[in-house]
Amino acid sequence: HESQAHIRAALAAGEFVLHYQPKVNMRTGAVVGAEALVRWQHPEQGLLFPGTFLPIIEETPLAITLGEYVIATALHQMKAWQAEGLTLSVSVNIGARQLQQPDFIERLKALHAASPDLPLTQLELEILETSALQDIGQVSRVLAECRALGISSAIDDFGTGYSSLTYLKRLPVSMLKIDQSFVRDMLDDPDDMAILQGVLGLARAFGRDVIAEGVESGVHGAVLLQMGCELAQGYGIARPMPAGEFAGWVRNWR
Ligand code: G
Ligand code: G
Ligand code: MN
Ligand code: NA
Repeated sequence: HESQAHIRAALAAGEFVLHYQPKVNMRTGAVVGAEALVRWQHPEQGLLFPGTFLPIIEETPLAITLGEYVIATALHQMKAWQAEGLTLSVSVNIGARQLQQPDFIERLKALHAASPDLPLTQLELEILETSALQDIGQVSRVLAECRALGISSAIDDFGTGYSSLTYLKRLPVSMLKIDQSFVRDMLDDPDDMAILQGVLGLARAFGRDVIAEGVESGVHGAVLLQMGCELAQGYGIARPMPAGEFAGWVRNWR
């Protein structure tokens, strides 16, 4: 069983890595970006997924340390891709605790000041809806400051949270990421289809973009495209992959 101390040591030892899952525009075929997903390359247990270690540190300062490591790693990866001619936006998942740190913006700026050539404006934030935001007003101001720095935001797992519609109304995000639970059974479940239609309508009304996650087949993708949802991410397009495989995947895509 892993403990906070193990995780802290693993972080120092460089055992955390990011895998990247492509996001594509199904209409144009363009690769529009990638989501960074953290994994623990454990020396004995192999590759561990977030569900095995994030809950252990969720409510601790270590979550913030890991969160900053993720942002820094994603920025360095974008710069490396840029050097090989691949310009990509990369999104990172941000928990409520990290976002609600009083100095979140200062720390982002510091990260950038230390390496001004890092492509901060290609960074995107996926705000996890799993825990309720305590102070929407404050988060809204933080996201507005991010936007001013050129960093756009998305509401992740849209539709599953406690206060999706309040978040939609109050947070300055450019994107809604429809939760995969609505996408998975959309072909068989009229209720899910109705939810997808509803979210697409809401997004249009609020001037937000929409990306569907959990697109597991070409049929899912084709139906979503017909409904007006152009952006997609899912196993039907590609699974999350190590950074070293990404450029090759892009070259072979279509
Ligand atoms: O592919 P996957 O099993 O990695 O992701 C499982 C969950 O872990 C998802 O809900 C995802 O949002 C979350 N997750 C993945 N990477 C990160 C990260 O760097 N930070 C946080 N807070 N959550 C992450
Ligand atoms: O909560 P968030 O959207 O950050 O989590 C992304 C999670 O969804 C990751 O665990 C990722 O591996 C997983 N994922 C991505 N595409 C698919 C898919 O098509 N099917 C399933 N079942 N999981 C997916
Ligand atoms: Mn996400
Ligand atoms: Na999700």
